[in-house]
Amino acid sequence: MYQLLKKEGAARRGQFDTPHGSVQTPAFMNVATAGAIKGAVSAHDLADLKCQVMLCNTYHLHLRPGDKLVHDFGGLHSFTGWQGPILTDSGGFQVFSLSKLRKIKEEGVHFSSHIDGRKIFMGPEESMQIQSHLGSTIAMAFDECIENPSPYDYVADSCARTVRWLKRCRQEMTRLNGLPDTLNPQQMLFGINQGGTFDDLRVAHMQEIAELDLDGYAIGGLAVGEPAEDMYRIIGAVETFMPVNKPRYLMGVGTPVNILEAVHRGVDLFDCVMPTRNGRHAHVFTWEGIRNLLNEKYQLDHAPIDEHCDCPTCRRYSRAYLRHLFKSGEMLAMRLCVMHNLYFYNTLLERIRAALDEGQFEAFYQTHRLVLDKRI
Ligand code: PRF
Ligand code: ZN
Repeated sequence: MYQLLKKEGAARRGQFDTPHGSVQTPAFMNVATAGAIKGAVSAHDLADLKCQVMLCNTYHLHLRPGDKLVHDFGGLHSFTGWQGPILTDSGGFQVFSLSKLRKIKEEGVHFSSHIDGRKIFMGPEESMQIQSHLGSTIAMAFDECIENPSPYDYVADSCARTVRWLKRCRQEMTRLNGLPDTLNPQQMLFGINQGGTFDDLRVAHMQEIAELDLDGYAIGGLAVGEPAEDMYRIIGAVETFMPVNKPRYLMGVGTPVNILEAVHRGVDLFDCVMPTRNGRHAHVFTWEGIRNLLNEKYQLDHAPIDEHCDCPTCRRYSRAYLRHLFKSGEMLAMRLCVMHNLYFYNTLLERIRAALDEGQFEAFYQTHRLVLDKRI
């Protein structure tokens, strides 16, 4: 259940209660695609990084180790050791971005695995069954994520199919939640808005899915090739049609500034691979901007990544040491930088919440929006 606690402009401060604990929003969800945070960070470490929600992928876990195996181990919570809320993405996006030889039909998508080429079929029912086996807190609807730009007629047809798929998802999830051996009988389902960069298709699609009274609503199909300004415009266009009493999730976004801009436009939940992926490449986020620790200027630098950060990495290690670890190919380099980046993202959202609590979000937004994405 979502409670709107406070509003400043369109920005929302809320609390989202789930059977696996409450989430203070706006919140960042930490990506653990195959049940692990990339960069050798465990579910156990997440508690030190202010993580509230972990995100895993249906597509990856279905291919390996298989959702039946995870189910036999009592679901993702016992398998990974993370006891807080877990959101699983539906496979809708990964089927389109990772698989080969895919063919979309009314019943679902035929594709071959990016791991071994094995032929697989996934439709709305299969996606719900897999997510039910995984026992996540929140399941995402099976959608088609269209690339931007795509032709208007294609996007319109795809949106209509995504609505039909959503209705099948909802029916299947209701059935699965009622089965006697289901891991999480209160598994929630979020719908996903699509419509490319066409405001009219976006709004019509949002209005249609809002009527289905789902547990939350996501905006999908953004940050897939369109300019940031288009993304912000679309968020603004659909936001007014999203139910006020449900959490809103912008999928796969983004940089610290993208997140700040989206909160400013009324979004509550985020996920992105940037903190983990960039961290593994020595790119670290700070309150002054983004650093590349491979830069020669850090060779003799005693300071931590960010002088204002009290993460497990910044409390102990210098830029010079981290640079040395990268140069020497030590795994520890990635782990320490990923931990810093996740801590930074989770702290950014924590400070956004504090600013909203104090009625100071507009000031926070103005101070940080030009700084956070600077390369320093
Ligand atoms: N759909 C799903 N997952 C997603 C997306 C989407 O459109 C995106 C788009 N940025 C990221 N992850 N199911
Ligand atoms: Zn730090």
